[in-house]
Order: sequence, then C-alpha cells, then structure tokens
Amino acid sequence: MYDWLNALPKAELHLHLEGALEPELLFKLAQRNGVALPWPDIDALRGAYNYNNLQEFLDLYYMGADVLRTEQDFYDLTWAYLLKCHEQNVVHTEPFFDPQTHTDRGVPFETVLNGISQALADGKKQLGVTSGLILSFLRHLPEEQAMRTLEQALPYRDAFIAVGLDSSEQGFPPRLFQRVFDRARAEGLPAVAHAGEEGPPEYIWEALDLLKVLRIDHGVRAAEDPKLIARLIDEQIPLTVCPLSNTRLRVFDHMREHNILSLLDAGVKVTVNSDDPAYFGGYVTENFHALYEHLGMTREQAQALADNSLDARIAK
Ligand code: ES4
Ligand code: ZN
Repeated sequence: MYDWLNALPKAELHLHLEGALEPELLFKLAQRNGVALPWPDIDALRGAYNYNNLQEFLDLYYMGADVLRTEQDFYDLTWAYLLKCHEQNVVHTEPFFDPQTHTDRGVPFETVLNGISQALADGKKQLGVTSGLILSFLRHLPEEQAMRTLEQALPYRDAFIAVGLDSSEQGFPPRLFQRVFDRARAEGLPAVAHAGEEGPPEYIWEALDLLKVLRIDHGVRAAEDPKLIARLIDEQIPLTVCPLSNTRLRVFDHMREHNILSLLDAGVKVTVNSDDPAYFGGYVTENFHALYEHLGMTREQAQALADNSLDARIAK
C-alpha cells in the first residue's frame, strides 16, 4: 500500500519550509555558519522532538530556524524538500515561508526570498515539480509588523501566489489581521489561514468572513460546529489537514481518533499534507500511510483525497 500511495499523483498545500529542516541539514548549516546549538548531537535534537501542544513545537521550530542565514541555506532547505516531493510524486506544492522569523534575526528579506525562489525555479526545470509560494504572517506578533512585512514583499509581488497566517493560534484570532489581509487582497493576493487547529470554530468563521480565505489550514475543529460543516460542504472550501502533525501536537490523542475520513465521507473537501515533516516524522506519503494503517483508508478514499489536493491548488 505504501508504494501505491507514494505513486499516486498529488499536491501538497500545507507545508512550512522552515519545518522541512531535517536535523542532519540543521547541524550541517550550524557548522557552516558557526552557530552554537543547545544540543550536543543529532540524536539529542531528535530526542527533543516530543511535544504536548503547538507552542512547545513552535519554540523548537523557531530555535531550529536560527541556523538559516544565507541565500544558499534557504536554497539547500527548499531543494531538499523538492527532492522529497519528486520521490513521493508530489507533482505540485504551495509551501509557506515565515519572513518575520528571519528578518527579526537580521537576515534580509531578499536573502530568504532569493534562495527559496531559485530552488523552486530549479525544481520546476529539473524535477518537474510545479509550485507557488505563500507569504505567511506570524499571528503572535502585532498586525503592524505583518503589514510591514507585506510592504517589504510587494516589490516582489509576482514571487507569491497568496498570503497566509500561522504560529500560535489560541488568543490570536483572525480578526486581528483584517487590515493586512484587506491590503493583500487589494494587491490581488488571495489568502489562506491556519484556523481550527487548536483554536475554536469561531476562528474558522472569522478567517472565511473577515480574511476571505480560499482555504482553511487544518480546520479539524470545524467538526464541533454543524452549521460551519454545512457551509464548508456547500461552498466546497478546502481544508488542508495534517494528520501526523495533529497527533504529534495532541490535537487528537491517537490517529484512530482523527476525523479526516469522516469529514471526507460527509462531503468536506479535505486534503492530506505534512505541515512540518522534519519535526512530525513524515512527508505526504507517510501521512497517507498513517490513515491506511490506523483508520483503514481505502484506495477510493486515498484517490479522492489526492484529487482534492490537485483541485484545491491556487496556482493552476
Ligand atoms: C505550524 Cl503546525 C503549525 N501551526 C501553526 N503555525 C505553524 N508554523 C509552523 N508550523
Ligand atoms: Zn501549518
């Protein structure tokens, strides 16, 4: 089944490039850049990949991102991810990057963008993996800083297909970012947002009604609100679900309890994604395979999930 799932043509619509930083590359970049790490070796770092919630993961994810300094670093990170896409027949990807994680450490916006964009261009040419980059704002920081990030990005408007919203969810509702999303829309940039991962269904309503998003990232807590589920089905709004992420961050205690197949069977346009594969123990195929192993996903269901992912692309 693994090989069949791996061969299925699919798109990945929820992937943080910083979350694709494997421990081996993290250590290599630390050495290359002379960055001191709090872990003695790769095994010690892997041992720290044990989280009770989103915040515990994010603390480690931001620490790891500190080794990314040069254009070459961002190229190498993105290229390693694209090789994985090629290996797993991910024919199209729409990755996120978090500029603020890097500009706040003094890494220029252009360094980050150039490294990523060059790798994405090479991925199209050399691997046949098409892509569209999503500029994501950190919601635990004030809206003014997101607005400044958008302004920094606008000279490179054509390098992006959309804007997004990520980081700590609880206490940082979508409504706080309405003005920056209005501005992005005025510039012709569509939007997506993380909502209903740890946050309540109300945050999903806000993302739809105030930020006018085309897709919801995660969205699994929509299941608590029948009216919201009816709307998601009626309008065929895609949810970019990340099964291994949800179990590693204890959104669900066990994969047996994950609701993705119930949502699929109810008519919600759900997709399978890896979120932060280096930190959650698997890329897209491993996420599909976990659904087969623990939820008894059929080939028909897998095909529907893969078809949804290709259909829910922003860049067509
Ligand atoms: C993230 Cl799993 C998750 N949730 C919210 N923000 C994120 N950034 C990177 N991974
Ligand atoms: Zn995410």
